Amino acid sequence: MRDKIKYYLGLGFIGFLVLAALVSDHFKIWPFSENLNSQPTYLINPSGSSPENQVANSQSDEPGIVEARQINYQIEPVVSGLNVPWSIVFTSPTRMLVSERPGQVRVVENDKLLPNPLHIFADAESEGEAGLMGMAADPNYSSNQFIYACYAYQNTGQMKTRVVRLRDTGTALVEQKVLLENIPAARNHAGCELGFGPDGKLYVSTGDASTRDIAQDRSSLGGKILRINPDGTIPADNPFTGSPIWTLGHRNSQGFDWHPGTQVLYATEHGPSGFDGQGGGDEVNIIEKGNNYGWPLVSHQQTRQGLIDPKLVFTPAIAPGSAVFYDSQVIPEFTNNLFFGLLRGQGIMRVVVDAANPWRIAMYEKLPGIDVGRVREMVVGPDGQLYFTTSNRDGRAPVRDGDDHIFRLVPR
Ligand SMILES: [Ca+2]
Repeated sequence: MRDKIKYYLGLGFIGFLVLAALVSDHFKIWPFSENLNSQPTYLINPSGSSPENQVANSQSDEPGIVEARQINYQIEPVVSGLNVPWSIVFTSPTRMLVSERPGQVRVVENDKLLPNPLHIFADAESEGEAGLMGMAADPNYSSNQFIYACYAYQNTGQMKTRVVRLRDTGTALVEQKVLLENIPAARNHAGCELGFGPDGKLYVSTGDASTRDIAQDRSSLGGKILRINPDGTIPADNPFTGSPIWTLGHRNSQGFDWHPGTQVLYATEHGPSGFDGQGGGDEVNIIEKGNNYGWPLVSHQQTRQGLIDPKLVFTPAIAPGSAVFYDSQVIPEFTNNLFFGLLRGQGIMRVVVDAANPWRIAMYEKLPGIDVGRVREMVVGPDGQLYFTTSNRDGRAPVRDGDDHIFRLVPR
């Protein structure tokens, strides 16, 4: 008798479990059915309406997050008359260096653009998505005055990129030292974003040079994020011994930065544009040592074992440029948010990372009120303001009065 009771109790319990699993699957309350943190937050827009409409659908009702339309900010012009500015580096609170795609490094002092360039990379090969691109200042710039630059050049009829280090005398950049070169490049997909990590290493994004398969080839430096020591040598703790490759499977990343405090590395990436895959599929990824981000094996919402899914996917394309975490309190609602420039999407994307979990994106939106055309570079200045550049003279948009510009986002 007791055995029978046990039997029916057991059967009932199993039935309860099965029912609970079914019901909870419907209502998404089964706690083990999915790891939310590993799921990408997709922005899918099959109707093909404008990015603005997509973003309007993306608003979060999570507590503690203030939508940008409720935040008091405005933009103010800083400099005009630039020619496809690509990267901004502050060397003091009042002096910034600006790279221009054709190969010039310009100087802005006290918000005034100096007429003469600080340096001209005479061998820079400038067209399309290539030219003089990323720059970075050494973390110890105040003692060594080292500036790093990444630019495209011709090598026996083929476009390549190289990473160089120069010393800033205040009136010139001198003593060029090549740190990395012969990186595959092309008119399109030449990467070339530079940034120093919290580990003191120099990170370099490279494009697939419009040759998709090299992104998966560990013997090629194309379609990668690279990591080198500031003197160009390869760190002993890189994932592939003797190689500068940090991660692979990238199509063309032009922006990355580290989440303040937790140092989680976020990167933007351009998705395919028709000739190399269905258009759209622009990505935001979290970059971790040795990982494979899939290109060209997967894109858009495709997944495959062993390949890392993006955190955000944007279709149609927004063409993400430079990315920066706002590690400033000037506009407190934006503190620790990720911002990236939108080229084709024309404006600025704001991404709110979950304060309790830096691997989770809580919300994203296109900032209202940024009507300046294509936006490429974004950087936080020593004054805590968010500086950004237009890229309307790059041949892909109408040129507006005074283009190209540097603007900054300031409290209203
Ligand atoms: Ca990917």
